[in-house]
Amino acid sequence: SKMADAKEERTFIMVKPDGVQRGIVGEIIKRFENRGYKLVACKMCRPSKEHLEKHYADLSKKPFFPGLIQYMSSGPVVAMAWEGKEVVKMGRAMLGATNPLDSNPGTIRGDFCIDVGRNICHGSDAVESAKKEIGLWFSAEELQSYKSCEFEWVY
Ligand code: RTP
Repeated sequence: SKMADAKEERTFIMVKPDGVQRGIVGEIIKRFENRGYKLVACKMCRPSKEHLEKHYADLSKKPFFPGLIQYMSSGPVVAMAWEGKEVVKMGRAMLGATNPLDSNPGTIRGDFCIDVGRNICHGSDAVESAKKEIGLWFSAEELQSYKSCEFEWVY
């Protein structure tokens, strides 16, 4: 059904190296869990520059690109896939604006950071890019399928 499809939308959320080192991983996971989204993949890894260049391929011409790759490869990240209705759009809203100076209090960036170059988290900007990013960061075996007991009450 249409409703079942909507609940299966997925987004790629990543805690960046600064978020990991500042100990905000649990806080970010908690916000998505509390909202009612379902965690379907999660791992800590230290991405290579080559991997990050693929992830950020659209930004390769930007002046901040080398600094971005440097920052993102400076330590481990926590990569996640979250599932639920409108999760791509809602995930972006929960993260807040890219530049923390523009992000509202109550959002993750609005509550935890100041600098665009250290904005602690990433979230896919569209359903299509979410699919690409989940495919880049996770193998099919790493994506879990299970029935969340909250499910029938969240929807
Ligand atoms: P993200 O992909 O990390 O969720 O961020 P976004 O879509 O909100 O923003 P995007 O424009 O795709 O930029 C990706 C990341 O690059 C860094 N950035 N630095 N002026 C700068 O120094 C600058 N602009 C962007 C940020 O870490 C941003 O999240």
